[in-house]
Amino acid sequence: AKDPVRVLVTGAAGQIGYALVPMIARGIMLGPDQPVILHMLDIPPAAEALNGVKMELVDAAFPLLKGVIATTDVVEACTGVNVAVMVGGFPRKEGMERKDVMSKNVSIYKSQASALEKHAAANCKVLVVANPANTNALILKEYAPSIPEKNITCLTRLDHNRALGQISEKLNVQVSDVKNVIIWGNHSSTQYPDVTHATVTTPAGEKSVPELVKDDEWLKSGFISTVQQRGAAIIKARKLSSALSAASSACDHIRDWVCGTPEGTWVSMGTVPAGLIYSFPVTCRNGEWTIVQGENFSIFPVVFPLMSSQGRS
Ligand code: NAX
Repeated sequence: AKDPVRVLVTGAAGQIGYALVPMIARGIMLGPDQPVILHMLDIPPAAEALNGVKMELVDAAFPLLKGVIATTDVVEACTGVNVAVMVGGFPRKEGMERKDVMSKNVSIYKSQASALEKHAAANCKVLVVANPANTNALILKEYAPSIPEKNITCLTRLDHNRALGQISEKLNVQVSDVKNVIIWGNHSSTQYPDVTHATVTTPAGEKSVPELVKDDEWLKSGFISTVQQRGAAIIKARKLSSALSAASSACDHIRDWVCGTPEGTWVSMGTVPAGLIYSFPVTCRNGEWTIVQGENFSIFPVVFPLMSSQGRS
């Protein structure tokens, strides 16, 4: 049997945490034959709720779950972890300026970064989910200089999956047959969902999404704004922000990173290729991501559309 992998979830008493921990314990993140030990961190006001989540994990009798730590101690939470999913953070409340949230998150991510740096397993893979995800990832990177840059990522897979979902609905095809959309930028409403290279697997082979959609107007406006504004639409409908889709996408992100992307498929990840955190298309093999490049696939005209005279390739 495999040795258990230790997975940290911060903010585990929150709503994404509540959806995420059972997925991890069921093997959705690391595979159906991979035992796990969950490390759940939250803050003292949420300690009792966190303990309730631990009780439910015990009650669910997950065969792969070999242990649960529920703690408000950041060092205990980070010790020995192989995967860290950073969901906890300070939400922006009514009347708060962006910079107020930022300074709260700087101090949170600073202390969690140094705990990870000192106490996590070597080669720990970090996924930042808490918003602003790219900035929090950057803070974490700054305060954990000995964690390799390539091990610090943030979540844009939810946006990627939302784009797949929209294409699948528009074309009335299975979402599992749609692939290779790209999310450029940040997890925010300025992100750029791109279907230029996306394809659908059909009985007659791979077909280009722009050719199948035949609706340039929709691709250029409706599709992009639906994906960009999807988070807000969920809040309006549920009176709560996305949780099950965020948790599921976090599992997809880690699974593909650790287990590899299928041949010919890429996914979107917020990565740090040059000191900035930005979402790119990546393929993963042997636990490492590589930004997709190739013939007819220059990223720069897409990344910096305003700086390019030629537009997107
Ligand atoms: P909740 O408010 O339900 O949960 C957050 C949890 O974090 C709470 O239990 C809170 O006590 C805890 N927490 C606060 N400070 C902490 C600290 N210093 N250490 C450990 N835990 C701490 O929020 P939820 O809906 O679960 O969302 C979590 C985060 O994900 C938010 O920042 C949210 O904006 C972000 N999201 C990011 C997405 C993405 O695609 N990157 C999409 C979904 C989500 O909106």
